[in-house]
Amino acid sequence: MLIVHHLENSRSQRVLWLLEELGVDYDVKRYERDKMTSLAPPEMKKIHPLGKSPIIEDNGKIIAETGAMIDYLLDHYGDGRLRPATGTDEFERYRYWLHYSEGSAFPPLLLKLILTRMASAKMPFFVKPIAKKMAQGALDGFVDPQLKLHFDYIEAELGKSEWFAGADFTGADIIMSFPLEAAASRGAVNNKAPNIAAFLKRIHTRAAYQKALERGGPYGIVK
Ligand SMILES: N[C@@H](CCC(=O)N[C@@H](CS)C(=O)NCC(=O)O)C(=O)O
Repeated sequence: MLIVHHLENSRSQRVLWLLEELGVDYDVKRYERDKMTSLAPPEMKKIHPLGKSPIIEDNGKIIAETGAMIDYLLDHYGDGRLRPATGTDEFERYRYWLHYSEGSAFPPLLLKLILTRMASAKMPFFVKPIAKKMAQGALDGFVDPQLKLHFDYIEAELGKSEWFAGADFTGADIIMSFPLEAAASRGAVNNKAPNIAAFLKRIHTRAAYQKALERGGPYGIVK
């Protein structure tokens, strides 16, 4: 039986959702984050040296990295579903978003999380104003403009077709869900991004998305 090593409140929710869309049987091994650091527990490093989620175990193979995992699962269980045919424009769009999600969209969101935490972290009073100023400077000068650049771009792209790769729902929509959910929960999706808001609404009403929430347990974005 395929096993998903699933960290609570994390991007591994997408893998449960993909498996539900495909109707594949799987077991979930759920891990809790460290309450102070939000890091994954050390036992995840016994499965894969980085100890990050998601990880799947399938037929003796250990697969990490969400984009690679989505292609692996579609190769083995897809039967042509949720991925456009190779050689088509839709396939190129699918592949682009599969890499863009973790490679380009997520890094500024992670920086935002870290710098925002740094600005409000507990520290000696004489260091705090300096740390706060540095964090705010990086947020204002780099991170927030980058987030705007990316999310304006995504908003415009979602105005061209219903789904990321075209008219059909694919794995690209599944992988793009997490940066969009993270952006929405951090207040970066507002009434200026109606296409992103409509996309999130569409995916959240899918039966497989809802089933994956039941399998994965409570799900929220780490702030
Ligand atoms: N690009 C990797 C990122 C993996 C990753 O950072 N996962 C997070 C979950 S949201 C994690 O395990 N965080 C806890 C930790 O770093 O200990 C992927 O998509 O699989």
